[in-house]
Amino acid sequence: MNISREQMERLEALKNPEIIGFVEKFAELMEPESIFVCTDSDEDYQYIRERALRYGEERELRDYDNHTVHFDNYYDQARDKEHTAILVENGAKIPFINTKDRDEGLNEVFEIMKGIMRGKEMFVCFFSLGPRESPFSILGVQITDSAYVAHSEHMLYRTAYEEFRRLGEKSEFFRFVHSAGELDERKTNKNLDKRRIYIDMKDEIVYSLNTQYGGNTIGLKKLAFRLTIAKAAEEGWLSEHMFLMGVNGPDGRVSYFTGAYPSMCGKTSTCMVKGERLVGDDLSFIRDIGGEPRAVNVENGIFGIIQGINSEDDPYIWKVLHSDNEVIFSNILVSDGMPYWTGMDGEIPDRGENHSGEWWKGKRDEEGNEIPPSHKNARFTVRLSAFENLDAEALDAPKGVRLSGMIFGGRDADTWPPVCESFSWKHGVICKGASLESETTAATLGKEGVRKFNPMAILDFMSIPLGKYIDNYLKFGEKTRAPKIFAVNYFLRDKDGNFLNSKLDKKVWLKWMELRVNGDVDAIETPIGYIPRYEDLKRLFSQELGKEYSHEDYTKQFTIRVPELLAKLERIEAIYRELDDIPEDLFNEMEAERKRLIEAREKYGDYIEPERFL
Ligand code: SPV
Ligand code: MN
Repeated sequence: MNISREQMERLEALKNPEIIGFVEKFAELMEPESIFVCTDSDEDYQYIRERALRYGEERELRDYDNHTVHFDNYYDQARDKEHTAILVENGAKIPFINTKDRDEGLNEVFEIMKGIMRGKEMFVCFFSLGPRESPFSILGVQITDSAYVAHSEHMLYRTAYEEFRRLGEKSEFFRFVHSAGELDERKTNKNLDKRRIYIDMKDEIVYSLNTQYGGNTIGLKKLAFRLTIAKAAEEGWLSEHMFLMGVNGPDGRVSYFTGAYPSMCGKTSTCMVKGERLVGDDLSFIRDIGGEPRAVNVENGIFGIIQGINSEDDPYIWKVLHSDNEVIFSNILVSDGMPYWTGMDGEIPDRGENHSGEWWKGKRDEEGNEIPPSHKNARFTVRLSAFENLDAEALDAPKGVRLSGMIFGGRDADTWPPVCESFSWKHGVICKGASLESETTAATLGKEGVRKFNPMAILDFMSIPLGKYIDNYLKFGEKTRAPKIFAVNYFLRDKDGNFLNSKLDKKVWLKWMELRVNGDVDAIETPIGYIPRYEDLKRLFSQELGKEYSHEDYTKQFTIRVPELLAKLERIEAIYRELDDIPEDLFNEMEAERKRLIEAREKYGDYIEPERFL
């Protein structure tokens, strides 16, 4: 392999023949011109960043010294579900996602990989998922020919060269092999027909080829996630598509929550609620440590959607994007060296360069669609340390933080109330988490308001049978002092289609949940769980938002809508009936909820005002 003495010494210093074997195997196959082995030093980090600029995968922007922009191919702007597959043996099937015969898949990617790095530099990088030297930590080695991918990973994950060195032969690790493939003059991939993202669960290796978009390429993010979901279910802990945040309670108390929401349901905006404590926005590991559920952020940065970010709705993010902190913008509009995106403050120019190349207002793509100034999945990559609302201690704690509550958030016009606490861990896992749905929005093609099943907001990544995943969840709560489970819905509407809540109300729900996990307020028991009492919300609205909360609003928002809730139960149950190996508990728990709803309907009718349950 084409490796200099100096770089080889870096590999040898790790004293793990497996690592050398891994690098050697793929270097020989992909034939890079040179190899760079990245340690944890700032110098090496700067080298990678400088390479991203030199190779043209990123370009400097005019506003701040360390802001850059990267473009992905026009047709490589999001996770490619169609060309992502879990490699399986003996015809195994995993519901909801693509699978591919392992031998066939490996043959295919090995063929694509032959010589794919010719003329390029290969980067070998070492990272830890979760804090280093921690019971949560899982190590990974990334091989990539994209300095942009390596650069992004350095902002998003904790580096772990020294950790590998400390562990020597004992280090176990996930492996990620990525090539951006042959690039055009804009440095975007030329062979999208050969784009493949194949996940080999058996050897814990992920192959990502002929793609650049972060969700397809950043090994430690959604690629590793498929592996950690399986590992967690095997070992009895939870690897979740969840933010992690601290909510400030009375007298300096802080309670930590994780939250899972399908996309466009308020996940990022919840963990960024003003005055609370951000720990992570996307992925959490949750383990039982000493009989307590504890959680960490898997990551160290944010790869966030930039569309709609403005100074009023997202003050923390806005500030970071307008600061000296390092930022990689991707697939935004650049005009005169400045970044622009849909939904930002101020005017957007009529010309510039974006994910389609040179862009002007009214430009259409080959399919005849008008091209917006920035892609709706355009992103920003930043370190968490840039955020003033960061809870830095929680982010770095090797044993994580004690988890008080889990939140599941759907988008649903007429079913769930704004906030509701489950009766128990089991009830929450099944009737909240495993029953999560989100409605399609105007942002996606097709009919609006169609509900999509998305248990724990994790369906795209569900690399193991759902029954096994849910079974592990249920068991987790039996061995630890389980956190309370809540469901939220920020999108409830009245009969005329008007939203019943404002964007700011979520702060009140968070504060109520914080009081509940500490036993500070009572609640009203309804057939679907506990809901807040009017007096408590009235006080919280006034205290937190300076708003008068009317009894009429409360009644509208928290009315139990029996027909819609029963229809939802039926929809969800029908899905689970089609699957194999679903724990019987799931059906029992749903049946019990159905019974409670029917009994309540007999007593009070279809639409039941919350205070009828007092
Ligand atoms: C998501 O889609 O859930 C993301 C972005 O967090 S991606 O990295 O594409 O998965
Ligand atoms: Mn995500």
